Amino acid sequence: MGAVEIPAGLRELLQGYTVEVLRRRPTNLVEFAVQHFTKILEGQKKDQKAKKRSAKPARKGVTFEGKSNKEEEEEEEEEDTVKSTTSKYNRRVSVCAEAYNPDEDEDDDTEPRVVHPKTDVQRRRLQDACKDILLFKTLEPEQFSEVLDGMFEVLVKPQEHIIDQGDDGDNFYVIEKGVYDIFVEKDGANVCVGKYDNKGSFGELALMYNTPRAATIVATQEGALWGLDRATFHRLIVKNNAKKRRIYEAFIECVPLLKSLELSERMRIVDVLGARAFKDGERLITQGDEADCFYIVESGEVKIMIKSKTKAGQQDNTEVEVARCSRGQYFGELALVTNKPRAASVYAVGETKCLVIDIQAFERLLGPCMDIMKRNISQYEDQLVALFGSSVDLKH
Ligand code: 1OR
Ligand code: 1OR
Repeated sequence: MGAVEIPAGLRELLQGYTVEVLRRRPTNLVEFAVQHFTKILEGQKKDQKAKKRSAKPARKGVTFEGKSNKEEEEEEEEEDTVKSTTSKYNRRVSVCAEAYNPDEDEDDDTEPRVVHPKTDVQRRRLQDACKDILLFKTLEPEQFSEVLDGMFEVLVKPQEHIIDQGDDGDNFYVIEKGVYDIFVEKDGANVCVGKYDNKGSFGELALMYNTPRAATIVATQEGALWGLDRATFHRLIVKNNAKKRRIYEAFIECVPLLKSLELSERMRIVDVLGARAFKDGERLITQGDEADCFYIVESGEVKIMIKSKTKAGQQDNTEVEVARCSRGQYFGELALVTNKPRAASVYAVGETKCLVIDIQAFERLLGPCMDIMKRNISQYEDQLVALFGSSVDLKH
């Protein structure tokens, strides 16, 4: 009997899968295999297409030998699949600091849709975890539904590193449950700079800007996440960001607080913001609550209400209006800057739309505006003293 020939690349392919299984510890090995190998295949197809594009640039719109473009595309896809060798499977995505330009990526629409089947219970849990995710807030319902289809469950153990700073980006994650510490390397040491407590999302930056992971995320307890692979994230979220930039660029330029930022810094804010609409009288912020985001009024108006104090200095439950914010003005910064509970409640006056930024993005992107915010906070303190007659310090 002749020796059995091992196809080129098989060993590396299986090794790669094994390494990923050991790193990620997925609960369903078969589902994880489908996801892992689909990603490799997509990478190969993209490479092949890029090569073909550069070899025969003006092919679009031309019919060869009586074949329709569609037939040709299909043949190419088949060719890609059959001919694909595994030698490049382990190719790391090249990392550069260039912002990814979604408008240039015309091929994204022809990418196959990734669908991870879910039970009704799983889908309900997923929908619940995703309902407040800012990055999904500007998606059309159809795109949002595709995002949900593309997500897969990841169960995590205490001390598990979900993301390591410096790695290439693979997935974006939405938190269903669990507490996750954020570490950033400073002078050779890992410093904990914040945490996610049972809500929020992370892992968008490396995928949006094609940069190495900017932080390390570690589970502090057992938890559950929903992952979205890089290709689907690009096809749906990054594409949508191009639209967001077009819609919000002019408005963001006019927000007085953000005037001192560079254009690129303002656009990074647009990339991660969510838009939310509120009905007349709806409460956006409750005094005393823990804070997790910052708001800019896009249209309409909000009123800021503070619980008044009795003559004896006791707080009663009657609220007094202390300020209003309209288009271009911001609120909700105080609790984020002071690390204290919300100092006031905020209600919509008429139909109101706000842009919302989460606390991590606020800390990452609004540092340069901190002086302006602190100056305004000192004015709140003066007002508070004038109103309630006591000496207060909102900053500490
Ligand atoms: P990523 O794809 O770079 C790590 O992978 C993720 O951590 C990152 O996307 C963000 O989603 C998340 N700076 C950078 N990334 C952060 C930060 C952060 N916080 C969370 N992530 N800073 C901390 C702000 C509280 C700034 C540190 C100087
Ligand atoms: P936050 O995160 O504490 C409520 O959530 C927000 O209301 C707060 O951030 C500010 O952005 C906003 N005192 C306290 N908070 C105020 C005030 C205010 N005005 C707006 N906010 N004062 C009014 C000053 C004109 C002092 C009250 C006497």
